[in-house]
Amino acid sequence: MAQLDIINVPDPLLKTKSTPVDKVDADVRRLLDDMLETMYAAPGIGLAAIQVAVAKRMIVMDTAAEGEDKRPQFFINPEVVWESDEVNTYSEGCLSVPEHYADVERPASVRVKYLDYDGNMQEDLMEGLNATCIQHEIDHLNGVVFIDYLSRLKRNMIIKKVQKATKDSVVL
Ligand code: GNR
Ligand code: NI
Repeated sequence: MAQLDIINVPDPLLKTKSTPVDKVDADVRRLLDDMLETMYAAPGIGLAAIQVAVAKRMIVMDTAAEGEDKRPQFFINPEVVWESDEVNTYSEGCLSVPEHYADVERPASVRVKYLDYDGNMQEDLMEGLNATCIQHEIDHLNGVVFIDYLSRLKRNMIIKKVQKATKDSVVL
């Protein structure tokens, strides 16, 4: 297992639409394992492959609360096949936008079809934080970051602050 580097806004890779995985083989599983280790170390509750500069439709997630047993989940080629009319607003963060949070409204529940770690087709109804997180991750696969839902002014302000913080940390 290995920890991977997470890229930050405004890296143009984060605007890339990732391509489907055609076969769930040992290489795919190795990347999923490395992504999971990277996500736990960050720490975060989700990670899309594009955040470690791999433009493949792969996501790892674990929304278990601190102190609870770990509950790693793997999603390959995920698709939302149903979404609720009911919406939910959650204060979102992103490992590629460190230390910035903003309210985002999304469907409260979604039904998601995907391939699991073993390459088997699955379909799950996801609710609460799971629903918010999987939608945030699927957005990444389509080149969308949560700050894209904010006004251009707010988005640009956040991007400038992330760039400054990243530069400062290199100097220190
Ligand atoms: O760690 C994360 N927390 C989070 C909180 C609210 C909504 C979404 C997320 S996902 C984020 C990790 C990340 O950047 N995934 O892409
Ligand atoms: Ni994110």
